[in-house]
Amino acid sequence: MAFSYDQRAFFQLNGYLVASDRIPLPLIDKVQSLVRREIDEKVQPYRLVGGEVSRLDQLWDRDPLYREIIEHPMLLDALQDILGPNIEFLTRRHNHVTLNGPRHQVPGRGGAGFHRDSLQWSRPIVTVLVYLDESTVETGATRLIPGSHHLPYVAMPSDGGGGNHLAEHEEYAGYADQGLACELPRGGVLLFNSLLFHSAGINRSPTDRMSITLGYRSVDELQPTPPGYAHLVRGRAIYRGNDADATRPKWQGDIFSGHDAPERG
Ligand SMILES: O=C(O)CCC(=O)C(=O)O
Repeated sequence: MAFSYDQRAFFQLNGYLVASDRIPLPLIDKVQSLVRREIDEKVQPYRLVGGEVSRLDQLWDRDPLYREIIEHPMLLDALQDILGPNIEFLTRRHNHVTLNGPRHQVPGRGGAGFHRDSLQWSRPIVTVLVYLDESTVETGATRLIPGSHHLPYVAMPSDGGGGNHLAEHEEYAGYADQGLACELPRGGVLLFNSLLFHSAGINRSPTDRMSITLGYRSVDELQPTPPGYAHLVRGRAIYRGNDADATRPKWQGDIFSGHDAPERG
């Protein structure tokens, strides 16, 4: 077990947790070298800010080395304490590495500006940040507004993108001042409720502060995920819809294996 019962309650209350373990540094070194090579070689897909690569997208489908982080047992053990035994990795939310360099700041937005990664509590996603560089206030540590995942939805974002932006909605005025910087070491892992308002800080150092952003959720027992949207990284793709009751195998303690896919991880 990665987190105690009290820590898991802390996550529900405050919306975030820092993992006590780190991703081993030899793996971080290898992944960071790969990121640098892919940036130099301009391997698609990527995003530009001011003509410079600021982010590499679709990590799952790039070099298999990225999956060593996405499916790292330490990370999945931490997630299992929050999401239960059946976990999917989402390909269409996050799934990227960001440079967060001094050259990549979006004017007027202080990092990315406080935002949520999803719209509603009924689509619970855990966002995971893995730091490839030490993340300090100087290098633009992630800022979180503790408890802000409890704030209600007020309106859609204007940019047509995913999640929502705090600065766009006057109902959230005043909360921008409540953000706290969360410093983490290289290899450190931060988990948060995707409704928690957060932002990269402003990087005032001369160097990049790379982080990987990943999204996970529990297997939805009422709706099998269409192929390509997610990958099962632990447990089983279970189905528990009551339309299947008539054909369900006889109750055998906790086992209804008849409708479930094979176990993973
Ligand atoms: O790197 C950070 O500190 C924040 C990243 C983030 O908010 C994102 O990728 O959506």
